[in-house]
Amino acid sequence: MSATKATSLCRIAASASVEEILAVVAEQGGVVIEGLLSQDQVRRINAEIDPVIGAIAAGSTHDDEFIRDFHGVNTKRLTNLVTHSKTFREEILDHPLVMAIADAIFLEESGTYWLNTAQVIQIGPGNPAQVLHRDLEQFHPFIGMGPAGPEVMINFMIALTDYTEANGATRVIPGSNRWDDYGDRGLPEDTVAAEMSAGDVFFFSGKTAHGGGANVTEGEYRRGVAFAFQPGYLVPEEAFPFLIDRSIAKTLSPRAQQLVGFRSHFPKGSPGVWQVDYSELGDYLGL
Ligand SMILES: O=C(O)CCC(=O)C(=O)O
Ligand SMILES: [Fe+2]
Repeated sequence: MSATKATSLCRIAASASVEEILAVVAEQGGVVIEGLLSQDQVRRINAEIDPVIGAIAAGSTHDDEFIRDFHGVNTKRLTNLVTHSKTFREEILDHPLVMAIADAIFLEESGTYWLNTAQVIQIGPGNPAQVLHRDLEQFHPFIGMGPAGPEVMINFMIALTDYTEANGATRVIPGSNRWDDYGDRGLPEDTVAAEMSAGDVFFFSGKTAHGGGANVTEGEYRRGVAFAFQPGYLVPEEAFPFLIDRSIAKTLSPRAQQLVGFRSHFPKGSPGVWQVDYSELGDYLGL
């Protein structure tokens, strides 16, 4: 555990260079990128998903208590945002800054990357804080590798409402990406709140301990999107090719198609995965 405790997260403008952003994340584990989305983009995404969110129930139906708590009793989680939001898939999915950051993190180390999830997380009043965790725990062997292991997840937490300490802003332990033992997830009192305005993004490493905050308001909802990427050699959280209709996939850029599993991948050192007859999946699909 780090000796000095940070009391707030660093903030940086969306015009900052990738090098500046990565330098802060290497040190702190994450950074708030201010104003990555315009107010108009936030308004349109919210309008596109309002009816879908309205139609789903809070909580999860898993038998396993740990998974139910992780998902949140009064939290709504909506996957397949690529289908539900035209604005998201056309303007955010392969956003130039997001892609530049992902290129810098994954290309040399892993060769290729794709989307883990683009999932709306709406934390409702009374929902307790989520258990602290590192997103790399989704891929168990990397826990034991600690900070020396590869980057296997990066997450851009997009604020679609303001994030406040009271309404459940993501809690983060700055510097926990550099701890030796990833079996140690830290304590709630070590966390700080990623307070943001709608349109800001909290960009953080899969090595950083964090969790959704408790929503202690009377009637306020905290809505955001967990927008996460991983190397092409790992299986994503969302089964995108079964969720996204091919007619929608055809409208995406080639890079976005690869992000959601409609094109083959060539992880570092591999002759290719996600192929058809050792040929490009995108050709087989007529993209
Ligand atoms: O909703 C949040 O603020 C964080 C959610 C999260 O970390 C997760 O589900 O992995
Ligand atoms: Fe997480």
